[in-house]
Amino acid sequence: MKNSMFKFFGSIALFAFLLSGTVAKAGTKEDVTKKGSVSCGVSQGVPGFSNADASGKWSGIDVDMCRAVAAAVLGDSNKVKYQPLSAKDRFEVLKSGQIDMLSRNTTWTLSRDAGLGLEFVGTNFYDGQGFIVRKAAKVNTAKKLNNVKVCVETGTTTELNLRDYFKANKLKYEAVSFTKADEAVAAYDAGRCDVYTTDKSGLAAQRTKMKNPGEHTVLPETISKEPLGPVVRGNDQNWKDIAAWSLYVMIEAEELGVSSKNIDSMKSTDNPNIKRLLGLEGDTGKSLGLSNTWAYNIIKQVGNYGEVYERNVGAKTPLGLARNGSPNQLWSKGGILYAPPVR
Ligand SMILES: N[C@@H](CCC(=O)N[C@@H](CS)C(=O)NCC(=O)O)C(=O)O
Repeated sequence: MKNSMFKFFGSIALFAFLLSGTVAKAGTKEDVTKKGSVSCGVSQGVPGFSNADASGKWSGIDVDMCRAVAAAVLGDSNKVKYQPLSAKDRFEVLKSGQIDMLSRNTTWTLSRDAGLGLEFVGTNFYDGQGFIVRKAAKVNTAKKLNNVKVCVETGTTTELNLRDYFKANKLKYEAVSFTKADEAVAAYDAGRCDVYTTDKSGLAAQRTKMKNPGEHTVLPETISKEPLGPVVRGNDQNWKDIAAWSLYVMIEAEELGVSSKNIDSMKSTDNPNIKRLLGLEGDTGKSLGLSNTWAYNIIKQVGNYGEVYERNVGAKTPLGLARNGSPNQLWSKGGILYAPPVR
């Protein structure tokens, strides 16, 4: 009897121990404040989204999401430690507590949101999956992609969409899978595959790395919905709110016409919404446990959504993704970006 009770309590202790190892504790904001930096999981290199230059400096729309959270919590957008992660590893690393947030062109899906103990906090880029082929192949529609080799990355939504699309259209293909985007792109570029498939933003980004970008064409079809956005652990409501509202603030600032350049001149405004955003009225930081200048710091140091978009992926960047007519435009200008009121 004594022995079996011992075993029973022993296994409970073991279970609790295992649980504590896999589920990181709440209080991420307190951890971050203590460490003095936000540990942010990013990609291993997707220009425009998260990419390090030769000197190791990271930039991109996803990197700016990490910077916004650091500006909100620590008052300094530079206080970010970037951790490059493969598509396959990203969720486990977040769950284990090795990073504070994941900002890595990650698609918000039901199974990821509800099945992994994680929380998707919003969408910073609305995307969809596409195909790139060599112009020389003279294919102008995905419907003609029969009996092709397709380079693809493992651990992505891309794999399943690929399977669904070819099945639904009764087309045959052979997947050639990689864990690193660079390897998948290099293999396609070297002619090992007829097609490379990923999110269309990823196609625009990876194309810049090909030997002769002009020799390739992105087919017109968009075969899926890929709302990309930051992710946090599911056991920390305060941290989720901080990440979500850091994104909303950038969208709201653009809607109100507040940018990193004019924010200081906006201090004399009579508009109560702008006053609240700048921390001159109300106490928007209080419920998040932040100072009242949290939103000011984001806008001043990182910019509004429009600035972030144009700087990283917009028409004047190598990705050249025109914003007008895309979903990544404000709701008031025909897009679907809509931030709840910051009040
Ligand atoms: N949005 C998709 C795909 C994301 C993804 O991992 N895409 C690749 C191709 S652009 C990538 O980012 N690779 C970068 C890397 O391997 O670090 C997902 O969440 O599964």
